[in-house]
Amino acid sequence: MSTAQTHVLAYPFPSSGHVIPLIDLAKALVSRGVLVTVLVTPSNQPLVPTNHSPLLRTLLLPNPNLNRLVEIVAFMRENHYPTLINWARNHPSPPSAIISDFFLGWTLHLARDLNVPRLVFSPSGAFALSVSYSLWRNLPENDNPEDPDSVVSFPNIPNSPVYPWWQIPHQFRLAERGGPEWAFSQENMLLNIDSWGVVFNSFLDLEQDYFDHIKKELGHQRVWALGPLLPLTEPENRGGSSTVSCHDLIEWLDSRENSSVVYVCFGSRTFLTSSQMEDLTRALELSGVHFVLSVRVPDERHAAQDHGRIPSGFGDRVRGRGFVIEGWAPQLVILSHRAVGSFLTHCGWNSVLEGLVSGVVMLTWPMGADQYTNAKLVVDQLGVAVRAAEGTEKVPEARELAKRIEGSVGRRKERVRAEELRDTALRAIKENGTSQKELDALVKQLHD
Ligand code: AWU
Repeated sequence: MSTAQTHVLAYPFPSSGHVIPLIDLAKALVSRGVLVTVLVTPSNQPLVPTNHSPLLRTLLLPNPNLNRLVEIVAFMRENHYPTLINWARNHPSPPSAIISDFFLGWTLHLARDLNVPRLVFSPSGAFALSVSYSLWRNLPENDNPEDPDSVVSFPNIPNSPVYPWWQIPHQFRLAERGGPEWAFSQENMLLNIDSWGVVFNSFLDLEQDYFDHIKKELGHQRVWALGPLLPLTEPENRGGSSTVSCHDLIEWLDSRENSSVVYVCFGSRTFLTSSQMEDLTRALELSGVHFVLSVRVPDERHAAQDHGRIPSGFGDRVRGRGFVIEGWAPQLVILSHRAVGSFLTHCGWNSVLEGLVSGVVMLTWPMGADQYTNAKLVVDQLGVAVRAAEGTEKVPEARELAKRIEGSVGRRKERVRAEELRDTALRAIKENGTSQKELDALVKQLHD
């Protein structure tokens, strides 16, 4: 039986940071002759390339026009499940496996109905997943909720990370124990743990200790590290079309010194508060560096929340050394330009991987989710980043932030380490690299 009859259902959580890497995984599987049907909604269908192989197909499912994670997942389970069962049972080449996002643990039930294995696609790294598994298995309590500095430690995880309570993912920390959000998160985690295997957008040399830890915790070896999953071609439209002309942006970057520009971006979902935006733009002004600043623009769905906007007159005050993008930046194009030396990031996992592949020094400003863990990895364990700020409350005074931004451009030690790790990441995804071998091993297991 050829691998073309190996048919995988790829089911992302409908958010850019989750859809983008799973589409890159789909392309990687297709490159091995696997038929892949990506389950998309109208809002993320544009992210699937149309000019790709006939083995890459899409199935359109209704948009959950909701904001809260629990509601989105419940909508998908109620509205997509029946369609998927009928579609799969009547398909001439039914799916032989489901690879679905970490947040879609319920697809384990769908996989059992179809009598096929369900693999978790983790859009975060193995360190972050180790922390999530441990959190929901051991259910640590905050013994002193009044103490803002009370900590929770994970002695069973490599490097025994310790977190202040406020950095624990809000689904665990804020949800009422036993309430609907808590129950969803705990059940989702247990369904992931019970699934057949886990596919990571990461690479062995980056997180070997954590892959070993997860295999021990799960009691099996079906854990694959296939990343960094990102296209080394056509980077300009990854995740959506750029709000600015790539030509103008590249022309601006071409006129800068090597490694002199600081790129600032906080992912596809994070909006800075007014005070964060004020301190950040003030710090960029005071730092004197050349920079590209990309910020998301809130739409009507976010009207009720406090979202900072670029202060008026900022563009004029930094004219000549600042390039501001309000919308969607061609992040891979920017990071791969020789003029960019450092990257102020919220530490979303895709941005961390893209920073690593670009060999830039990262300035970390984690805001939530797995980002505090990702910051620990790049700052404390890999030595390719330095801390700039943490969270939405602890915004450093603009002058201090300016010093950290300015200092990032000349950090020799971190740059040397970042370039070493870039070379390691590129080796992993090149022919005969560890990630290519892991992909072959996964395809073989799916085929057998
Ligand atoms: P990234 O993971 O960097 O950040 P989020 O969008 O916030 O992703 C998980 O999903 C993260 O681990 C979580 O912490 C959570 C979320 N991009 C771009 O090309 N232009 C822009 O203007 C903004 C973003 C791309 C960027 C990256 C992706 C963002 C996985 O944070 O290159 O690929 O969008 O993903």
